[in-house]
This record gives sequence, structure tokens and C-alpha cells, in this order.
Amino acid sequence: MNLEKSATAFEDAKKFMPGGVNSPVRSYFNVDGNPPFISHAKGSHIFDIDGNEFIDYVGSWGPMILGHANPQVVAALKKAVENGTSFGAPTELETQLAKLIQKFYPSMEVMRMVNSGTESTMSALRVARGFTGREKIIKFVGCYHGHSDGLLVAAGSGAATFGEPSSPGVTKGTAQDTICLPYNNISAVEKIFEECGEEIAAVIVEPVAGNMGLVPPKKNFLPGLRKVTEKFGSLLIFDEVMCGFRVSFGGAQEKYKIIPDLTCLGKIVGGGLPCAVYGGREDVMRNVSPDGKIYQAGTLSGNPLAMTAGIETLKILAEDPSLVERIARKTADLADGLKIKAQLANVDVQVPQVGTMFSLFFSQKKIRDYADAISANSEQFKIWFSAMLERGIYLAPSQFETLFVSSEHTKEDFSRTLDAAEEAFQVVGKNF
Ligand code: KE4
Repeated sequence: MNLEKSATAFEDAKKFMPGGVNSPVRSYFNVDGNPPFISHAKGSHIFDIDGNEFIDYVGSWGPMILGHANPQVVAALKKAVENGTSFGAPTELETQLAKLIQKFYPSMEVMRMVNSGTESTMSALRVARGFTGREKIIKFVGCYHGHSDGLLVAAGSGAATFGEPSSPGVTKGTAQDTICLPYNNISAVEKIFEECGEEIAAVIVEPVAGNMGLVPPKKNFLPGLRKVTEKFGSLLIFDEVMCGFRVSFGGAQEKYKIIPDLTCLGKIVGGGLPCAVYGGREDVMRNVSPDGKIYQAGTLSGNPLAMTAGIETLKILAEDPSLVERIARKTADLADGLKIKAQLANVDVQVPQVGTMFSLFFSQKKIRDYADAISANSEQFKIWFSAMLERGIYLAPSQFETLFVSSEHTKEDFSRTLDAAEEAFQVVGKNF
């Protein structure tokens, strides 16, 4: 595969941006090789500047559930841009998107638009602390909620579990208020609550974890979180930035029938433009400025172009309520096909799938938490990833990411993907 123009572009980009990218994972630092530089995308396919065409399972890390350059979204944006790109003033578009969101996430009684998933989770945690007057939060090892300081925290050493900074620049003072626990381990959560429940403002969780690879919740995990947070007066925050609209149209809260106090949405909600949302119980959210004293603001929050893309995307999904389910069935078939191809090559894989999301671990055992995820064979993943890219299949360049199927992926796409996977698993099999 010719990637010469991308290689040149990458060298140029590195002179101006760390790693030549504006988000680390795109640099392919987790896998050997240079990232293709993209020229355009359409439907389920993405094209690089060397003229290579790929079947895309990254989908901009989740937003593109309708595929790239959806004609209805593009037409609406072309019209909207003629009216101006940003006003810094209220528009009816914001209310229109809020109404659409609330129709499918009724737990979001009151909400606030922001520009990224990071902003949504950072703001939701500030609201939880402001509302409860408490300082500690619980997150789970392997879950990613964006890069705000209090969330760039690794599990503390020993049993303490009180967080330690996972990035330079995060202070010990910040990290110490974040308790990190193993995902899917409800007894560890109950134990901490028994020790210091009255100090805990909130538990934030990816109800379907997608940032250590895809790890579904154990049956008792989410109900257990709901029960213990209610018992101790802490808030339960569902970070559905990735799994919202994907594990079910109404997200994990609809799929697992657990109602959080606050929800964070992103990615799909902006149709691929910078938009995210946090919201939930009215008695909590009315504490946000200017109704209340908890401050949060943003120059481009509720931007008319982002609102337009989000509205059109959610309108299309709402007009065809079984669409997400149909994409989920395609995703399940693809996951089954990948398992079969791996078996043919005598390669051990796990291919977890929930709704329109799936991922692939080179492991014999079921992956239930971060410790399991990092025990998977990342060297085999690297070989498989490169072999798939060579064959025109564009996957996330890390085993600790999730892959996404869109409405535009076709039977032909899946057949080509499985043919490529059969060869790629053979390559792995030969190397191990
Ligand atoms: P952003 O700030 O990247 O918009 O959203 C942060 C975020 C919050 N919550 C969840 C569950 C998320 O998955 C994310 C961001 N996801 C990553 C993909 N693993 C974005 C890709 C990237 O960082 O470049």
C-alpha cells in the first residue's frame, strides 16, 4: 500500500503539533507505522491523500453512525452556514436539539450544551460536587471520561485506591479526591462506600466501557451502583459520550433500565461537529449558573452549525426507530464472522459486541475489566492491525479502543472485511 504522501504530510505535521496530531491516538503511537492522512470520506468509506480507500470502523471514534457526509446532514449544514457560523446568543436550534435529546433520554430533565465530551464530564462532576457539597468521586480503572485533571488519575498503589496522577501536570491535590476502582467489581464499590460514603459526591461510569476495548457491564454492576449511590446520597453519572445512541437508541440507561442522576452525551449528538451535553435531574441541574451558583460557560456552546448537524442526525435516527437495532444486528454478525475467521487460523480472540459497538482482544479469556484487557496479546494485535490496514480495513490503532458500525456499512463491506480478517489472522498465526 502506498502511503508516501501521508508519510511526508506526517513529517510536516510533526514540526507544528505534538506527535503531528491533535489527539494522541491518531498518531499510531500504539501500533508501528504512520497514520494515513485523510482527504475525504463518504458513507462507510474513508480515503487518504495517497488515493487509498478503506472501509472505516473508526467512524471518527463514534459520531458517524449514519456514515460520513450524510446527504441530509450536509444539506442542512450548507444552508445553516449561510446564516452565520456563531452568534454567542440563544437560538431556537439549541431548544430543538434539547427537545430531541430529552425525547430519548427522559432522565435529562434539564441539560447544558458544551463542545466536547471532556467538558461534559468535567462539568457534570463539578455540578455533583456543588450539589452534594462533597469532594470525592469514584471512577473505574480503564474508563476514560476525557482529559480534565480530576479524571486523569490512575488507581492508587495498594488497597488505598485513592488516585495518583496519571499525567504530569495533574496535582496530587486533585488526584487525591478521585478514587479508582476495578470496573465490574460492585463489592469494591460497596466497601469504599461503607468506609467513606458520606464524602462521595458521585460515581462516574461508562455504563458500557469502550476505552479499554469494549467491556460490557456485569449483570449486577449497574444496578449495584444505582443502589449504593442512592443509599449514601451520592450521584450516579452515566458517561454515555461513546455508548449513547449506540448500545441502544436510548443508550445504556434504556438498554439496562437504570436511571442515572446525570448523563453525559457527545459524539453522535453533534453529528460529527463539536458538541456534547450534560444534564439530568432538574433539582440538580437548576444549580447551574445562571439559575444557580455552579459556574460553567462556553463561547461556542450551542453553536448553530453543531446544533444543526446534531438535530439532523437525531431526526434521522428518530424517524427510523429500528435503525440502531438493525445496525446492531449487522455488528453482531460481523463479530461472529471474526470469531470464525480467527478459529480457522487457530488464533485465540475475544470479540465483545454491544449494539453497534465491538472490539477485538487477542486473548483466551473473557475480558471483564482493565486487568483482563492489558493481559491480552498486544503484539498480535499490532500485526493484525497492520495486516488489516494493508488490506483496506481502517481500524482503531489501539487494542484499547472500540470499533463502530454505521447504517452505511454494506454486505459487501462485511464480506471484504472478513476476507481480509481471514488472511490477517493467518499472518498472526504464522508469527506466533
Ligand atoms: P472528547 O473530549 O474527546 O470529545 O470526549 C471525551 C470522552 C468522554 N467519555 C467517553 C466515554 C469517551 O470515549 C470520550 C472520548 N473517546 C475517545 C475515544 N476513545 C476519543 C478519541 C480521542 O481521544 O482522540
